[in-house]
Amino acid sequence: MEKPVQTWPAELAERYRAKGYWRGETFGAVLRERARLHPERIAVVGGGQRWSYGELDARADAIARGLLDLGLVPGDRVIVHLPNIPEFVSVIFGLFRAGLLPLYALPAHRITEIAHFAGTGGARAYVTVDRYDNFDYRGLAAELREREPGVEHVVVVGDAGETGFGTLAALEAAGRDSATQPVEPASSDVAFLQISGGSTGLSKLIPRTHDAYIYTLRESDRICGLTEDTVFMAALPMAHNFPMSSPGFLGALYVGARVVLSASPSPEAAFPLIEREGVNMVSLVPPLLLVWLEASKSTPHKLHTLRTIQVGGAKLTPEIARRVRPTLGVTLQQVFGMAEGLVNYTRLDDPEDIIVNTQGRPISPDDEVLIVDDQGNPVPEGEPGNLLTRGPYTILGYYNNPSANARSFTEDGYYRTGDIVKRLPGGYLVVQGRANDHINRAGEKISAEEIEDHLVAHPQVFDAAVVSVPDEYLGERSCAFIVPKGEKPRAVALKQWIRSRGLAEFKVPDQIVFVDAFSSTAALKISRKELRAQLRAQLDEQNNKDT
Ligand code: OOB
Repeated sequence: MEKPVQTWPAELAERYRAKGYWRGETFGAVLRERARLHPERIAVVGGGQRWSYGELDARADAIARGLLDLGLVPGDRVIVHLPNIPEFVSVIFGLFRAGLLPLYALPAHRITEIAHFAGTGGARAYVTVDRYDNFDYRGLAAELREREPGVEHVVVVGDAGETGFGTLAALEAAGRDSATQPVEPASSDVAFLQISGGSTGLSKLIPRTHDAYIYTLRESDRICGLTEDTVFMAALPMAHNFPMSSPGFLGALYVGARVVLSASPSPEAAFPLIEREGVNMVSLVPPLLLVWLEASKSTPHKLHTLRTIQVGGAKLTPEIARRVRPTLGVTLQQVFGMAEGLVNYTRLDDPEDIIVNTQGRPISPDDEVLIVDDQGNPVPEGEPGNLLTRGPYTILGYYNNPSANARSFTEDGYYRTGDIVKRLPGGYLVVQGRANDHINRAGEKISAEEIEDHLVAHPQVFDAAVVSVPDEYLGERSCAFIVPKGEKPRAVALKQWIRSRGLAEFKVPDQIVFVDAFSSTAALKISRKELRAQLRAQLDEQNNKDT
């Protein structure tokens, strides 16, 4: 039986400690130290609130005690399903301090995804918000309790209404008066669970340790030039690894900087905040960068404090990258990372050619990068191949998932990223594409297989294949090929079907194409992968004819 968490072999762990990468720090202790050094300094701004480091520290303490008093014990998993509000930060630091593991869900996730996380993560509690973006999360919580009775506790930020659930405010107030003494976890312990983009089937859980994650924050801060004077804006959903840790809001808190939370990444929400708070750094996905570049030309808001815009999560084209400095007067930093670990940055002082044309190079001299052909043999420098990696902060296995681990990791501990890249002199990587069938829709990763499974569950669908299609704005969009069973369903009905299955809106196919049958070769049992490749080629041909 495989253990739920795969850890580094002793000699590697020893090396990472000896080199000073892993320093025995934990999140709870880091916040305590920052609060001791400058209690009055503002840590988090958002949702009409401004919390100092001292206040954040006190809130985290109270939340830690309140959670333990519910009967949760160190090591328990707690789903955190919150938008960009200050409570996101106090809740996760409360969890860290109690040795409880946040499992981060995106605000867009719905019951099917949350129930899956609860089941595979064995979560005992669920922290959510009353309402956000026209959705009532309390209803989702009630359904979750029914479907996953292991989730014993629900804590609502805001108004619990008639649900009978507890609120964060009540839990915090009780925690302030409690005598419970949380015990700081070990720095080698898993601190939290991230979710994978999900290349095959459902999302997998990614265990990250305090030591390894804090190492990436420290190095990201150095590479990205963060200081106490940095004002970092979290505009993307803060549960995502990019705005969380590259260097993200956690990197900003690590240096004692200020974090400004935007409820949405739209210019209408973000630009006034940039002006008011003097934001100088933000991370965006490529489609948002385009929107920001356009909106910046006519905005009444002053954006001159911005110094760095990081772009990652999906491929940025050189044409757009080139426009950043002249249009906004800021330095562009490309970020190519993954929740499983490896993060690459272009350096702030790299020549423009590197910044525009590459996705950067790894954080650590000990990040081992292999680029191999399909047989596993290294390809010559400059040639595209499959990216494999291991190192001081890349996981060695998903949480409690031996079958995924057998697919995604080599025997000697390399993570198979599924990305096709080429390496240039100096170790800079250029992302060329992907070996696996997920759709990278504006940075949101969608598994073709997951959506196909939901589509074929529809009574009028005989078979379905979901592929990515290049999209000028989104980078990629999703297209579902459908072979109907009996009467052809309407495209809108199929989209509605996906929504009704309790899935995130970004997973609803953008385009639906009906076909009588998949090609005859498909009938000869070619793999889904080959079928999807054929369908993509067919679409390309069609599009070329049309233009
Ligand atoms: C980030 O993390 P995930 O886990 O949502 O997605 C990882 C995948 C990568 O394997 C790659 O396929 C794609 O997203 N990706 C990029 C990219 N950055 C990520 N593809 C092309 N160019 C880029 N710059 O997306 C993530 C995590 C930490 C930092 C930044 C992004």
